[in-house]
Amino acid sequence: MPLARSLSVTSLSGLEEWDEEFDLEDAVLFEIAWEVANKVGGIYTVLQTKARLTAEEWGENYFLVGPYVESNVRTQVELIEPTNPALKRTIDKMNSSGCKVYFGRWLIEGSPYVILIDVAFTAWSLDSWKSELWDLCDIGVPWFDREANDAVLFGFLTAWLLGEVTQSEQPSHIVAHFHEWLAGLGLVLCRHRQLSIATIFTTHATLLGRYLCAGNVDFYNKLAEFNVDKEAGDRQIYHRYCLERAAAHCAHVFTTVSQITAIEAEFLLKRKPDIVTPNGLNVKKFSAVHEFQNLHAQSKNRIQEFVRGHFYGHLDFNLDKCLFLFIAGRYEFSNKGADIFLEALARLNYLLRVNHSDVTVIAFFIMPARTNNFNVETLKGQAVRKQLWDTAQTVKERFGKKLYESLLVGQLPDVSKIMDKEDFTLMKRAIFATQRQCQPPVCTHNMLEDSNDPILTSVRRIGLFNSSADRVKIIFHPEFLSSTSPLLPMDYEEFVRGCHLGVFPSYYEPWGYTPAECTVMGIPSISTNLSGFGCFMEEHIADPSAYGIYILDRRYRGVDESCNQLTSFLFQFCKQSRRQRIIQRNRTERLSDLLDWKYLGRVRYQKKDSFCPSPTPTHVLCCHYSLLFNFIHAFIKVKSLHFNPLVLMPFASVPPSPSLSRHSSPHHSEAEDNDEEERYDEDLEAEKDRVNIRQPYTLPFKN
Ligand code: G6P
Ligand code: 1S3
Repeated sequence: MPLARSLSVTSLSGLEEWDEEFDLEDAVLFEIAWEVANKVGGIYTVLQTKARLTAEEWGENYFLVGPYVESNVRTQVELIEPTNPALKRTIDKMNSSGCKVYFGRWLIEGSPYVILIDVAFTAWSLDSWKSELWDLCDIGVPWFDREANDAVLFGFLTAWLLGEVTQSEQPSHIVAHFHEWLAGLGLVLCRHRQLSIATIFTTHATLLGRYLCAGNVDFYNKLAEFNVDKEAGDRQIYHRYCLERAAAHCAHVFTTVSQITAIEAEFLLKRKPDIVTPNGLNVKKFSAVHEFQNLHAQSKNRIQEFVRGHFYGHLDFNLDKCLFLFIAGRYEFSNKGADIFLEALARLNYLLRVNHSDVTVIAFFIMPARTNNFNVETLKGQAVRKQLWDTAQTVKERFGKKLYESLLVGQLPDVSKIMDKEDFTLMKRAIFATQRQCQPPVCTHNMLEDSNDPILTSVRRIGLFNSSADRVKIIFHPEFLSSTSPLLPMDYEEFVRGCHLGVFPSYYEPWGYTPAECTVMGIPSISTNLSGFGCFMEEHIADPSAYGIYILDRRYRGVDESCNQLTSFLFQFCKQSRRQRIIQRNRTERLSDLLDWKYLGRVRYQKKDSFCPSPTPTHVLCCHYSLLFNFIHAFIKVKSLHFNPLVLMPFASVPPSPSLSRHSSPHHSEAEDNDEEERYDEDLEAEKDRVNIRQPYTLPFKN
């Protein structure tokens, strides 16, 4: 049953411009993203976790729009006839014009409706749409960029779909929320075609930010200095950058997921986000308060089983005193902080050794890379473990039978004879099988780029090869986890529950779902003050480390210092007793409400003219859910759009980027650069007049 969706301004006190009552009953929300029913990264988690609440809130009027990927549809979507007559007409019309558009229910909590577009089916239009894009806003997409080509197809098709929807007699209010650059072109086209749609663009990470950080740049101290067009051109992503920037500028409401990304967007995309909407999760509460502790113990047992197999023949450490640490995510070695994690592990190894600690640390790296499947040694480990288990079971059964027979005749068994020669032979054979000539492998798979792989290269440099003397062992699993894996048959959630600490020392992390997921499962984690999550926690919790939220300083310290701080966090963690860990997990879990979509409805609204990167919000508003709030804001803008024809200026007169997109290739001359820079300044001045760009403010970071 949908919740009431009308909102009176009295609950939005303090905002002079909002002096009307809005009834959203007849409004329809489209949420458009490349990751709808298609897992690529964190956006999938955003959509999936908030689907239930959004579907409750918008009822039959909520539709997610994404790409049609057959393998995903087979496992995640139930295809059905469109429920809404206007939408049915739209989809039929598009399908009879040479498109392939599907309608269904995404089989996740909330079962939202999805409209899936097969972009490949309309690939014949690519050239004409690309040339239309060029004529429209001078963005040239090179033929070899498959992802950008998909973005063009997806953009034109979503704009087509929304255009058709606006043609139907209903509904009167349409909101379209676009996520990330891959979906952004649809928004640009909606504005250019002057569709009466309130548009929202959310960037989850800027393209340039991701690329620049990956390249060893002092990113946060140089934000104001980057020549964005040149940097994008040098990295051959200028066309993508233009699409992203165009979407950010054309949107009625521009949002991002954290304050830190808001600052980044302002400098790199040249628009301050209107609202920051932190990412939430769909938090499940157990009826028994300590149920999550039991789940930890169960999952830990399963990880221990894997470790028994992996380290067969070298199990010279006490598994009961073994701590499981992990890092997981997209394989961006330095952006995700895998570089300093490895360095800190080397230092931790030294500290544990010199302090004669009886703790052993096993650090898992779960980051997908190109592989040729599992390697033999790793599979063999699990086979040997299984064989030992089977042998123990056989001997136990034989032993049990003899014991039973002896008791039946009223005698205690002769313990010296209860196991015969055959039993001993069986057991000896099993023990011989555990002999091993090599160390337990660091990597579970055959890597395609073994010699250049950044994790393996670092492991070779720091020399942590899982030898007996080392107190820190490393296992690199270059594939996302799955409950059907023959090696470690656990899904990600189970695995996280079984670990002791998640380590995410990211340098570039707009939000960071990994530590958030740890928190709601009651697992402590390390994040940084350069990640959206870390900043959010610092802002909302007085002493985060007391709750198992360790926040590493990567903003004001050099790499070596941050690494020492990380080492110290790890070493302190290793010194905790079991009791202390249990208490800490209880405290961590208590924070989970803060990360629930239900509670993140308390969004912060920075009054436009006082938007600043400082964490103090001008207004704190409570409305039902954060996203409803965004949409209302978008409506206000779209209302003004009806009254103010200036806002409807054709997009061509508001270029996405001050420069032309000639620079999709980095090879251009200095003279061209100078020319471009002059044009950039002129355009920027003109753009400032038009869209009232504010001057950059002083960076809040230390130099
Ligand atoms: C949970 C379980 C306990 C178990 C403990 C192990 O709290 O409820 O029965 O002893 O986990 O904690 P540890 O940090 O050593 O994995
Ligand atoms: C992005 O995914 P990523 O891991 O590439 O979006 C996520 C969802 O907003 C965010 O949590 C993450 O930090 C970004 O990097």
